[in-house]
Amino acid sequence: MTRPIPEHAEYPDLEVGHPKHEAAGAEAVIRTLDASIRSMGPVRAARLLLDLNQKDGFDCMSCAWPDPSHRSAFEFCENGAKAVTWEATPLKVPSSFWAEHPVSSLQDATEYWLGQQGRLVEPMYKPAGSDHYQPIGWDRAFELIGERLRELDSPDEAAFYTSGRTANETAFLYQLFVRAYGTNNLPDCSNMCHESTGTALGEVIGVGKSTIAYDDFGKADLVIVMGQNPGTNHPRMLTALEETKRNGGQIVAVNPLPEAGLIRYKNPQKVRGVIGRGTAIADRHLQIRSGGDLAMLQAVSKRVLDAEAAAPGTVLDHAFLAEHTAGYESFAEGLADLDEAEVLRATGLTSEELDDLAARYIAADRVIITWAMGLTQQRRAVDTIKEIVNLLLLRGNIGKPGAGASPIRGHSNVQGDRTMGIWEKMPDEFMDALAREFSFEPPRRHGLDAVDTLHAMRDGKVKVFIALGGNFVGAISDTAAAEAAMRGAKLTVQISTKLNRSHVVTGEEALILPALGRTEVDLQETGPQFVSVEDSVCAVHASHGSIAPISDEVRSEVAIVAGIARATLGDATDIDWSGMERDYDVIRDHISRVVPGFERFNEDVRRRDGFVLPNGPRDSRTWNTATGKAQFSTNALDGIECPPGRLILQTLRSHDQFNTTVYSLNDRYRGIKKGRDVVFVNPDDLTELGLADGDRVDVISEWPGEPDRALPNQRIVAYPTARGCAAAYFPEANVLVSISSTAIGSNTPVSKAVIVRLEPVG
Ligand SMILES: Nc1nc2c(c(=O)[nH]1)N[C@H]1C(S)=C(S)[C@@H](COP(=O)(O)OP(=O)(O)OC[C@H]3O[C@@H](n4cnc5c(=O)[nH]c(N)nc54)[C@H](O)[C@@H]3O)O[C@H]1N2
Ligand SMILES: Nc1nc2c(c(=O)[nH]1)N[C@H]1C(S)=C(S)[C@@H](COP(=O)(O)OP(=O)(O)OC[C@H]3O[C@@H](n4cnc5c(=O)[nH]c(N)nc54)[C@H](O)[C@@H]3O)O[C@H]1N2
Ligand code: SF4
Ligand SMILES: [Mo]
Repeated sequence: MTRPIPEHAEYPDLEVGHPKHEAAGAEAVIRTLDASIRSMGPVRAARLLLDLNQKDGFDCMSCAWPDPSHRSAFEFCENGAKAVTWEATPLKVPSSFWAEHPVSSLQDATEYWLGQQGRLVEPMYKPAGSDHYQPIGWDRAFELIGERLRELDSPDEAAFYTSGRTANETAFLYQLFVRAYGTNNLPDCSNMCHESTGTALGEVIGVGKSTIAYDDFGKADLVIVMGQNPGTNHPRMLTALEETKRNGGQIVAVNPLPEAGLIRYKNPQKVRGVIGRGTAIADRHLQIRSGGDLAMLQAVSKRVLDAEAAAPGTVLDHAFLAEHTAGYESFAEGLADLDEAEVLRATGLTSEELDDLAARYIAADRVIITWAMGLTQQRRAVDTIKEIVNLLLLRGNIGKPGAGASPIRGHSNVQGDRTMGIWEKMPDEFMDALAREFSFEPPRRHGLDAVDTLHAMRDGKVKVFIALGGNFVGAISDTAAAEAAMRGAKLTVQISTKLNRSHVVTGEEALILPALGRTEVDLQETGPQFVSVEDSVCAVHASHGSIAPISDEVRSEVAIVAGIARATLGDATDIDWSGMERDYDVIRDHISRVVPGFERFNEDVRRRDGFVLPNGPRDSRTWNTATGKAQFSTNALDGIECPPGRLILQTLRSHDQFNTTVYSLNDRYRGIKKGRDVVFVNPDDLTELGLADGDRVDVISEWPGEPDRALPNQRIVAYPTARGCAAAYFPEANVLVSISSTAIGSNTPVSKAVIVRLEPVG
């Protein structure tokens, strides 16, 4: 049965309460069980939740937080359970859905409504000129893709998107197909996510990944959590931060918002967390102005250098600096005349707060800095992350226990997908290995990333768009421009588990290919298969589905990619797609000869704990950089200019969503219920602007030389965010971000700093 489509993004029942000061606790446990049992039934729910993150079970498909090696029976959190429940729903999108709903009738449907319709269970095809999807057989669907790809003038007229839930085996097969077809157009969600991290770390320490292991949190004296909301987006990270506290370490949170999980945590896995007061997390919260992190890091480094000058030989790790780093002199020189007034303006912090952070940093022998989207989705993101490394290097905080740089990844396998070659600019060594293993010459010219794919589609240069998971038009910035570009394509193909915006904003022709999810048994000719993933700390382990597939028609992502490859390339290569589809060990054998660190992949991944990939900076303080050393960098300081009467708006996630997937309309920790049409603003800014809590406003973003963009009719919520800053929910607020606003060096959309004005409605 289909339900009526609600009016687009209008929430008449919206309720606004007070923000919470603690995360998890008994309420989280109750909500987990309640939601799971209601949508899956008690037996299926128990089966799945007990398998979640266990050594013979499946990997949580939500975030990329790692698992401890000693696991309890309940190694999941509320949001992990929501992700499982969402995927493992027994509800199916019926064939009648498409007969009843022309594509044009779904244009106002929200992501929430689309996701509620259930699992996609049969391949569907929308012919050119038609407003309806209709069933199509798998073989015909593959042939059609093959025909369209072969018709193109150049393989560079197609783009192949990947979302970070894709497992290693699938990702490897997919990039192999794309390169055998002849292009490096492999945009992925990482382009919108941690690209800035990879760019910065790759350049200055030689590896674009975290330099810590899971148990380093328990050994750290100080953890600085920057631009991240772990209570919602990496909930079990709070258990690691609790360990830091229990072992006597300190935590400083740097965030414009006082996020619940950063204040207090009640560990739902422990009796003391369910009934006790929980653990206070942040010893200090620095309520930074959006985009002020570069200035803050420079100011702290400057104070560390000043302390060394005042007591030479007592503050810096001179042995480390001499042996392992390059560029220290010019870095120190660059900071000598740092403008304190400019720092205070850019950060919104006081000198005392900066002194305090520097003092804590100097007092700690082992420091970890973690970060996520609050840093990466900024115009100066790459330089900001390089400043994190500068600060860490000063006291040798990379490559020793309890210390390091730790980007916390988003999607459960986004890091592994990169390791497997999902990148528009993989290095030559990878291409050489691919060429050797499969006897073909992969294209060397760099391909298109996510933003450039849109530009190319808009200009008619990319005509076929294939997505392995995700929701490209829902997730990328500048919704209107993105959708116009997508509609200009000849063919769009979505390989998906559930409906989203990208299924209703299509090219002339469109295909939906339904895929198995992580929870489901993946049965191929040689028996049940497993896949593998890499987490935020470079640990690789297996994931085995445990419940029967939602329908016999649904295929595994590996089978779908192999099917497309066979239909497109035929005998053009010697690659045995069918052999890999029959037995994923064959894929892993190929990977073992192409990707460093995977030499004994099939053996290592079968160990109960999986294995940890080698990491030069972490393991041996070796640096694969231009100088062979960890590289200090010198970065100019320019804060965000915000004209009077304007605010810097960030777009962020509610507690009840996973990216463009909206599980419910509530955001419990921020006190929001039954709606998403809100804009959070500091009460003092409201007074200054002549506005008040409860007012309805259009949020208008301003772009030099481009038209304004509008997010209409939002309810103002007076909220303790930093002065001059505001926040609204992603993906709705993507309409406000110009496609031309991207981070320098990484081309990541600047989703965290949009200059806006608020105009009263009516
Ligand atoms: N439940 C759930 N889990 C998820 C996801 C999800 O949507 N739902 N998404 C996954 C993905 S793909 C990712 S990438 C991660 C995202 O994880 P996060 O990065 O935690 O996600 P955001 O909601 O974007 O939150 C950004 C945080 O940065 C802060 N911030 C904004 N601007 C600034 C700034 O200028 N400076 C500083 N210091 N802080 C700032 C915001 O206040 C907010 O707390 O989570 C992953 N996990
Ligand atoms: N304004 C703004 N924009 C942002 C961000 C922001 O903070 N602000 N964050 C950015 C970030 S960090 C990211 S990572 C991107 C996310 O961009 P994407 O990864 O493209 O988006 P998701 O919403 O994670 O994709 C959800 C869809 O994936 C499909 N799916 C789920 N599970 C599976 C599976 O197992 N197999 C297959 N084949 N499909 C599956 C479902 O159909 C679901 O609807 O968005 C970015 N966009
Ligand atoms: S912390 Fe992330 S990976 Fe772990 S159970 Fe929760 S949502 Fe899943
Ligand atoms: Mo992400």
